[in-house]
Amino acid sequence: MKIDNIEVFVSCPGRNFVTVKVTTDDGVTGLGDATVNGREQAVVAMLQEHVIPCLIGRDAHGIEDIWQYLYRGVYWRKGPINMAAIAAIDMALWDIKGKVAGLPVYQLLGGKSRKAVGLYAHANGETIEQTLANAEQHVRNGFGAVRLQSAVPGLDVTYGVLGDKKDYFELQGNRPLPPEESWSTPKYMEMIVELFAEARRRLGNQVQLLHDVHSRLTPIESARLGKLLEPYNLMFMEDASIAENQDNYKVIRQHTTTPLAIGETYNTIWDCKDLIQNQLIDYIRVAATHAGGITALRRITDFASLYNVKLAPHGAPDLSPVCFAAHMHLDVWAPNFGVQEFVGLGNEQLQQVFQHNHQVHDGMVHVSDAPGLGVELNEEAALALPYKRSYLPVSRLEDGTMWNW
Ligand code: KDG
Ligand code: MG
Repeated sequence: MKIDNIEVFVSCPGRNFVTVKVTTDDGVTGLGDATVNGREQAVVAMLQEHVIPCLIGRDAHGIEDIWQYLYRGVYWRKGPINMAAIAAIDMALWDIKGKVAGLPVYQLLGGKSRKAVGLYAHANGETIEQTLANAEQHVRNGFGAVRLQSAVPGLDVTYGVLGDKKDYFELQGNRPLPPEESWSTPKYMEMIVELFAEARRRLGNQVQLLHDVHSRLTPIESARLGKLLEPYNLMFMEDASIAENQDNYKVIRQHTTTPLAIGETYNTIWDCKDLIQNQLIDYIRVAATHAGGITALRRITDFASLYNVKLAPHGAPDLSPVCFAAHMHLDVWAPNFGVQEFVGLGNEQLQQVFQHNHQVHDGMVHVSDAPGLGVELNEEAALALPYKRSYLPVSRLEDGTMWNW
């Protein structure tokens, strides 16, 4: 069974998605997600110019060899654009293998470790009151875990807070250049501790609470925040600090028992290695799309299991439903699965472009038994919604210094 054709679709059902479709010489097709938010066309060029020509005629069953060919075989390794291209091909080949075998991908990984996949929902608001009212609604809808983000008083915009926007924070379209947001650590610190103290008073102790710092703090500031949040027993504090220098997490870890999660921008197992093997984190948040696909995530997950680190894949809406499906199969298989981020099934256009039967109820996903990944692309609908250039915001301190978004 040889790879006969590979197509790339860039569609914008609310935001841009880069989708790869691999077709074999006997007509089996597989899908992969190659979306890098705000850098979509760079992955398209990588695929069309540098990856696809090398794959035509190769054995579609040779997933591992193709992964190694695209990673080890290439002098210029790693990086988000390169790894997203590898990831999309890898997902599509797992999809094909499942369809040929007549089995869902989780069966190819070794079968289920649990009945369904536990999710955490997002609660956000312009005030602590609004955030907690939204959290209570998620709990009433059956979610056992909720991420809390609230606007920082005195700042124009806060990461993770929708405000009056109808859609998610990094809304696409009509953004000729990246919007600029401001950041103040003292203002944030005051709000965040109050948010979690009030959350425990209102929501009780049984619901799991999470928070994304989104890399805005220095390591020593994160260490202090972790300590201040200890009484409120978080499931995890995410992206407490940037960990390009992985030693940053030694500083945080030695001061606090608040569990730590990181990894959504990581592209390889090497980015995770020191944090995992030194047990500096508790959850690894890699995404199949950005860290090299199912083959790579399976390897990272197994490595993490040696050090009691759990898998908690990134689940933002800029990962397409194809990536969501890949995560569902990995999550239901992984013996060391932790929790899956979930922001809903998306708008009508999205559900029209990507069709699947992964069922969400009571805060869990019941993974589809359809062969492969269980997602179909409606090509006509995708082509009717063309790419729109758009950017993620950038962030500055109040004195104008460029900061981490
Ligand atoms: O493209 C960037 C988003 O995916 C990211 O900001 C979302 O941090 C995020 C999260 O935890 O969902
Ligand atoms: Mg995050």
